[in-house]
Amino acid sequence: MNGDNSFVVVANRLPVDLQTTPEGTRTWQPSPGGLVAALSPVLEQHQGCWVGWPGISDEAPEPFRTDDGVLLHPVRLTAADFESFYEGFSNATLWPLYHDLIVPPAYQRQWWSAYRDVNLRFATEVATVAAEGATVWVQDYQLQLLPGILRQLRPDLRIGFFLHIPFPGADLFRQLPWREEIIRGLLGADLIGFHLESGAVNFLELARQTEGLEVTGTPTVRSVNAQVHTHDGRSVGVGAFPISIDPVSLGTSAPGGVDKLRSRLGEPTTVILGVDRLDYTKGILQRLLAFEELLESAALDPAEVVLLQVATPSRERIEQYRQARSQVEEAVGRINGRFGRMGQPVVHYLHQSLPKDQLRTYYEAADVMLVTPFKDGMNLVAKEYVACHEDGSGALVLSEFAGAAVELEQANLCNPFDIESIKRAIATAVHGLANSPETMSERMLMMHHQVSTHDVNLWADSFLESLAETQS
Ligand code: ADQ
Repeated sequence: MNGDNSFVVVANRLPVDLQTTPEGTRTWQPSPGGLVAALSPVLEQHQGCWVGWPGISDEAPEPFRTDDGVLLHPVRLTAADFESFYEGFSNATLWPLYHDLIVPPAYQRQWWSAYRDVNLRFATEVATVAAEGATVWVQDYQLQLLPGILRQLRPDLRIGFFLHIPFPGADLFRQLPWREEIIRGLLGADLIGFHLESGAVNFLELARQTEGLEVTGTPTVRSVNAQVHTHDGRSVGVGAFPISIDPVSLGTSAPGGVDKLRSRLGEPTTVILGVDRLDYTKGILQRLLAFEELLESAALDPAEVVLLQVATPSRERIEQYRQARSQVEEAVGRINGRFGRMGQPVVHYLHQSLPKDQLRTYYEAADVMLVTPFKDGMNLVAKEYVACHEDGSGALVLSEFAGAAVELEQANLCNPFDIESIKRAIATAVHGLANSPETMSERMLMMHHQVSTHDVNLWADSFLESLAETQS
């Protein structure tokens, strides 16, 4: 029997995690990450249903409605599913493959089989909660088979799919032993969205190559001009929908918070900030090494500058994540040992998640923001920083390989694979603030205008309007 939800979002994770306190009490905590930050406001607006995993193995609590009116529908995953489907196929196969092989992807048949099973389970749950003719919006790389399965189960639904991470070029993607199944799974959707036009172009090329399908039009931004024509006579829209932030959910910082923070950091002339999930794609080690070399050459003075690096714990049981963390922490220790003074470290490092208002204070206090991923679908941190500098203060050092670089072209762009390039971008930002504040301010204001006129509502509205226009 069909459900009664006319708008359903399905993502690997619910926007909350079920956690157990040491006293044994169960609480729901907001779960971290860019996808949740972007989608929560959209779900609240539509009063929709969110299907996902509650962050704890072997449990599926009863569906419940949040204070904001969103119905949360938990899906049960066993500990074995979590290992093979999530840590294995999603994060040790697809994640590195889609991020251009920063580490080598592992191809394991047993993980693939778990990925198929879990996609089927999610699809079955969606099929029970969705009303006749409902709109279902499938999120991200963990659920790429879901559109295809759902179309078999419920041909009445309008299905959209959005990929939050980069979509690789055909030459890389073709490594995947199950490439045809993934492409066919995605083609179950009526509309497939990527952050950038380049991701859409890559997908169209693969649809042509692996499935021999006819493709018409070229991808455009926030509209659908390109289509794949499937063997069963359907037309699937493909387009670019660059995600953005919700300025409202950034909240407000506590009065006097910025001054207090700067004073706790020892009143440096320049506060440099990094905020990332601790992920090897984010280039945290490289930026620390660049900072270290700038101190070494006296291009930066340790008495005047402080680097604050916030790294959210992430995927900690995967070997490459453990390695990334230990390399980062070793570098922090070494740099402080070399350039810090008693009671005055030159790098402040937090391996924790922070409340939004505190994060906002950090963004506001930062003179220079470092966003240096080797590869990133978009990167919301860069946009959040810009959104907090409506007065034109501050400077953004941004990797050319972050999707955000397409829109934030006035940033101090760098190549994260080239340490000299990161050093140059940091030094130019620090010295630019001191020597040419007007130019820096003009650049920040242009970026601020871009982010405030292209927020998460535009992302969601343009995707959902395009989905509504697709022919079923
Ligand atoms: P992520 O890889 O998680 O997202 P990002 O886009 O930067 O990366 O989003 C991170 C989010 O988590 C931001 O909203 C940030 O404020 C928050 N955050 C980070 N560290 C935090 C901390 N210590 N405490 C609290 N909050 C913290 C994936 C893709 C990105 C894409 C997004 C959305 O990898 O490329 O931009 O999805 O599509």
